[in-house]
This record gives sequence, structure tokens and C-alpha cells, in this order.
Amino acid sequence: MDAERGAGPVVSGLSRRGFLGLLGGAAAGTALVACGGPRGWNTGQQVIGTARLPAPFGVPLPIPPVARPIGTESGADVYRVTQRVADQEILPGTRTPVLGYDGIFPGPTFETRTGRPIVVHHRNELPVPSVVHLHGGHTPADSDGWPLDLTLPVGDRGVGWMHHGMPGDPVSGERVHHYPMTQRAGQLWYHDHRMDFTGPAVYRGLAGMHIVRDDVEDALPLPRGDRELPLMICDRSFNADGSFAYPGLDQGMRGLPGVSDEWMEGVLGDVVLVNGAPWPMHDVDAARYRLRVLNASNARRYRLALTVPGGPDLPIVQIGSDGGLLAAPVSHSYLDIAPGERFDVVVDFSVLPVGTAVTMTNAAGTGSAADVMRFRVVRTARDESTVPATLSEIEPLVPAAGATVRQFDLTRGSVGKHAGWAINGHSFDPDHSIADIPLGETEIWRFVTDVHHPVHVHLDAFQVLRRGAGGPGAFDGGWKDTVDLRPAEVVEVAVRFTDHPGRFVFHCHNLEHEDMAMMATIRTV
Ligand SMILES: [Cu+2]
Repeated sequence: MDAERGAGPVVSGLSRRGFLGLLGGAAAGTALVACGGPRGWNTGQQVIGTARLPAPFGVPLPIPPVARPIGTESGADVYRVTQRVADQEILPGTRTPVLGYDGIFPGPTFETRTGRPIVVHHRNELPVPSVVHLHGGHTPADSDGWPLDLTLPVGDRGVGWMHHGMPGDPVSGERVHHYPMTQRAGQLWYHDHRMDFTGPAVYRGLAGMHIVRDDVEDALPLPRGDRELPLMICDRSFNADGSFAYPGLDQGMRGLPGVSDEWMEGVLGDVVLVNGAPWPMHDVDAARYRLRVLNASNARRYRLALTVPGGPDLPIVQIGSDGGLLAAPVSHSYLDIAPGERFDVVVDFSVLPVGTAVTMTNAAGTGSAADVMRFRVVRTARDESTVPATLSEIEPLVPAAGATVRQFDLTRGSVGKHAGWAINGHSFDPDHSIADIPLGETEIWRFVTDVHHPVHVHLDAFQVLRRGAGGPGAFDGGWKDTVDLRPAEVVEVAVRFTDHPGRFVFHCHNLEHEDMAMMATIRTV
């Protein structure tokens, strides 16, 4: 197997073996631990990188390229994505080896339409197995990215990888995902979901955005074109040679999962990236913009505000959540966003004079993590966009009297030296469903936490019913697929699965918690 791998394709001047060697050189020994921000905001520890960092707001905001179909097949648009290692200039003047969809981080953005199915051929030219999950996708089980449905590297026969023989459907080289796109418009994202190694895989670049559009949304006078910006926010730390500093126990991501004890609570970076650029800058018209914000961090939560020198913060008008448009806009002075969550917002730069610099700040972070990016208002411009008072129709999920109530306790286990994270006291068991849920029935799920846990449910979005003693929180509106739970909190959601019987998962989207087994198998029946 090693001979085969060594003979594999050379990518960007690095053989696969070279890539592993490079990762090996990026051991966590160079990294220090620090507290991740103001007390109580984050569950995690920051990796202090050793790379020379740029001054903030000097790098232009990149916009990932849009994926183009290579053809059509039975009414579906067909795409091909090659996962490969490539060098990318993330910090100016240094090269970072990334694991990238099409060799880039973020991967290409998908733009699809409700009711128009797509087929994506994912080819794995990485040195490690991969699994692709479309987060927020209403996807049949065999295309959803079950954590053991490994796609092995091209030419790899699958001997020696962990989990060989466990339930799953490993394939060699390439996997075809069928996405029916029978869902409303919304902002999804796709990322790696391999059992035990999701944290390092996403951290090293395996993440991209996916925007679904439909006629309802197209009919609204919202900002569009250059005034609609997808913003993938994530934190990373870097070694002096430019490589990502991730404190994984196995830097080659081959055998031993997880991170050492210091990072059990989650890995926080000291550089904030937006669309893969450190604290970028973007020039804007004095007009409304639609910002489609995704928190793709492994563990970091943000409190985002748009600060204006000498003035009040710019209002942030939320128009959508994980699962598409809200019923009506909601104005916020800041946004709390946990890993995996998306917020669709409109901001109006026209209230500011040309020349104003607007900084997106993060009150949940300190030091270098307190800033995210900057907008600079550079010109006046016509703007015919508005935010309508009514955005979409949202069917309320109302559990019937006597509806099934399931409680899930998300806590850290206390057994053994490397006690992991657990749901109802159990580590992820791919063989055992902890809930068989009838399709079409609305259930109440109650999540109970010890520390911060952003809970993500696959297959269908849900609605938040209660947070603590009150109703839904300020950021809980609309269709959600990921809900931000704070320490010692209880949140109840109404869940209803439709269409696709099979085996799925729900899990904590703090990726270190997920890798250390805070995930559960469910079955829709
Ligand atoms: Cu968690």
C-alpha cells in the first residue's frame, strides 16, 4: 500500500508522502496553549501559532469560484470535484499546504436551485480517506456522508485504515453523491465528515459553501450580484513554515484520532479567516449588502458586530437562518454564531459617509480573535434593493399532544484517561441507533448540556421551541439545523423528518467533541 501511495500523483510539487512529512513537521510542540477569549464565551483552548502574521485589513476578501456543472444526466446537473493537496498563500508571503476541494480553501461554491437535482462526483486524491457531508442538505442516507462511508484515496485498496470492517460502505477513489435539492432556498455548506478525523480535515481546508436558490427568494428585492457576499468565517493557527497548526495526536490523520488533553474542549485559532483570508478588507458601495455568514470554525463562537468609528454599530438585519429565509426580518445589534450555524443578513452601508471603515468585530474573542474583517465604503451608488416586511412562509412545526419527547444529555464522559464526549453517556456507536424516528411525525427533542455544544441534526431542519425557561432566543428564529447551546442549558426543538428512511447522525458541531465521539446514530423509519 505504501508503495502505491508513494507512487501517487505529485500535487503542487508535493508528493503525498511529502505532504505527510510536512504535516509531521508541524507538530503541536511548537504551539502554546492560551485561554480562548473572555471567560465563558468559548469551550476550547487557543493554539498560539508561530507564523509571522499580517496586519489586519490588508488582504482583499476572496470570493470562492462558483462550481460549474460538467454536464447533465437525467435532468440533474453533474459536477466533479477533486479533493487534493495544494499550496495556498493564506498568510502573505508564505505557502500553506491545504486539503482542498479542487485544491482550494474554501472549496468552490455551489449555486443550485430548488427542485433541480445535482450529482457530484467526489474524487479523492488526498493521502487520507474522506467523507463528504452536505450540511443542511435534505439528502438520502447513501449520499449524506455517513461517517464510515469512506472514499479511499485513488489507488488505495483500503488495507490498514482504521474502522476497516466497521459498518459503512468504503469505496476506492471516487464516490457519486446524489442530491435531490428538494428543499427551500438556503445557505448550506459541505465539509469532511470522516469518523474521528473531521476536526483536522476541516481545519486543513475541506470546507466549501453551497447556496440553494428558489423562485420565492428570487422574487424579493434583496441585494444581489456583487452585493451578496458569502462569508465563511473560521479561525486557524499557523506554524512558522506557514502550515496549519492543529494539535492532532496523529499529524498524518491515519491512525490515532483526537487531540491531546489540553485541546479536548476544542481547538481555537489565533487568526480569523474570512473566505480563507486573514482579517480581510472589502470595498463596498454606500448601499445595502446581503451577507451570508457561515461559522466554519472547529470550536469558536463569535459575537459579531459592525463597528463604526465614533458612531453606533451598524444594525444587522437578519433575513434568514440555517434553513433559509425567516418569515419576517429581525434587527440585531450583534449576532451570536456557533460552529456550523449560518445567518443571512442585510446591512445598509448607505447611512455612512464615503470613506467610512466598518469593522466586523468579535466581542467573544480577545487579542487577534477580536477582529474579523473590515468593509470600506468607497463610493455612492444607486440601490433599488429593500428588505420586505414579509420574507417567506414558514410552516410552524407543532408537536401533537402526546408527541414523543426525547432527551439527549451532551456531557463529557468521566471514565478512563481520555474520557471523551458523549450523548446520553455513550460514545458514537455506528452499529446502534439511539432513536428510531417515524418519518412525518413531529417530535420534541430536548438537549441538555454541560459546556457549549452546538448541536447539528442531519436530514431535516428543526424549529426551536424553548430555550431555558423562555421561548426561543433572539438567534433561534426560522428553520435551524444547528442550535447553539451554552453551558448548563436546556433547549427544546421540534423535529420532523421526511422522505428518506435510513441511517443518519446527529452530533455536536464542535469538531473536537464530534471526533471524540459526541455523535449518535439515528434511524428514520
Ligand atoms: Cu460539543
